[in-house]
Amino acid sequence: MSLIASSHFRIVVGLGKSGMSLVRFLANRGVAFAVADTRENPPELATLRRDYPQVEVRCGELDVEFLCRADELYVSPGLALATPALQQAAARGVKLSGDIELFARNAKAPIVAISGSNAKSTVTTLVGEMAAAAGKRVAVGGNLGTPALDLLSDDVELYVLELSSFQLETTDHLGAEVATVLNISEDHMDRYSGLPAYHLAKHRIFRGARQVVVNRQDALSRPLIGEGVPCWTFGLNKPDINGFGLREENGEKYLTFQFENLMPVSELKIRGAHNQANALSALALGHAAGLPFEPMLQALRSFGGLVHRCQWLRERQGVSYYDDSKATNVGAALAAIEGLGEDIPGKLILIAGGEGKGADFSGLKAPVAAHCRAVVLIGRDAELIASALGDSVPLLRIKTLEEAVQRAAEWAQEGDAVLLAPACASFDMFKNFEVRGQMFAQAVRDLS
Ligand code: UMA
Ligand code: ADP
Repeated sequence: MSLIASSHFRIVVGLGKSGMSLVRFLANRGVAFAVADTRENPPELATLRRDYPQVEVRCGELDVEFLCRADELYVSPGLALATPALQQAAARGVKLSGDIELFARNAKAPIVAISGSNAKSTVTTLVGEMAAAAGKRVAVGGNLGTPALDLLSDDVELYVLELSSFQLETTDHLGAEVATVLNISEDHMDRYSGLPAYHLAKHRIFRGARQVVVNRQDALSRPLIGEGVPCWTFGLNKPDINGFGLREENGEKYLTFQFENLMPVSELKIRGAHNQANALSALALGHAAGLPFEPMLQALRSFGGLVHRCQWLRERQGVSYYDDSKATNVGAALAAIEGLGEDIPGKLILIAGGEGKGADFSGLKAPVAAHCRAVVLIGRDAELIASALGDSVPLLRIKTLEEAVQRAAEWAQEGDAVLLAPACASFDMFKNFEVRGQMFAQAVRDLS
């Protein structure tokens, strides 16, 4: 039974993937609704017209009078809540909500909720695989893969959701079994007034959480929670009494819980210190969700990482090529530069640039100086990165990704690695980060 009063009228604002999941959810429950999108031809329009021809759709500039016919708007994550028409509707008493709020009201199984600036997809996938290895009927999605509402089913025993700050802005009460903000660094500064507003949005994930997981090495990940809410921690240092961490014994590093070594780090397929942190956070979340250690460790041993996240592509003339197209912000690029930079015998040739989303690139300067032989800059905000890096390393400005790969290959020496870690979104040159990564991989394959 749906927890929506059927006498009410709703409008789904935004007809992308999550908008279409809302349409299916509302239609299946017999709720009266319409759809609006600021785009003339939103991505799911043809599907909507085919499957739900009776549903009224308004495309183009949002009409406040139309929006005010609803008592609740379900706003897509792609649309800023600050959009004037939405604010005007809200001022006239219309409630602004979203797909995750609706999901939370209707989900019957416990939710593992995962946010953070980076590592969300990796950790979400890992926890999903741990739960599956433990024999749970698990559903994984949200900002990653399947939209949350499409996961709802009475058969599911555990939901594992990746949640973005955009989705959390419209979520009043998630009520997760366990929630985490894995880390916080600047991202989406084109949508937020600054880091505090972004932080506030992310921390809505803790509303109603029964347990929380905190990153010991990132104070911004720590929620204000009441006494009595169990708090598990993770970090790359030694664990505390509720914690997961690293301990070294006889020259071997171990993933550790409290005082117990769980497995040697060398058994992980995923590389770099950031991925050890990801393994530890996944263990903490899985443990809080009641998963036994043995299947969790089995899942960790077989997890090879996701595509476009520090993915090794090939070696050519002693030079390795890595695709980290998903490094769409400075924090992610830093993790790749430092993680890989420390792992390889030579230096990095970094390919960076794209749509900077208002970020401050100055944090790149020192690690780039320490680990890079040269930086090849592409995309709209190349000059912003160039001025942040100054003259710490040689900089090359290049128009296309194909040429950037060729020039990087020319600069690289034996033992070096060419790393695509743009620190920027891809939309100025590509459809999305996946296409950017695919084109990079193609250019790498094409090197003679
Ligand atoms: N848009 C308009 N007008 C509208 C609605 C959207 O112009 O009325 C534009 C915006 O520029 C927006 C784009 O359309 O950026 C897509 O927005 P959408 O709301 O239609 O997106 P969906 O297809 O529903 O996809 C969304 C998430 N997208 C965003 O948050 C931008 C997807 O995350 C998510 O997988 C999907 O819901 C299912 O839950 C993508 C993403 O890039 C992967 N997320 C950001 C990130 O990971 O950094 C937050
Ligand atoms: P998200 O879903 O949050 O974008 P992903 O798992 O897709 O997270 O990884 C995004 C980027 O962040 C990748 O470039 C990856 O190399 C980098 N990354 C992965 N784990 C971490 C971490 N613990 N800290 C910082 N960056 C990370």
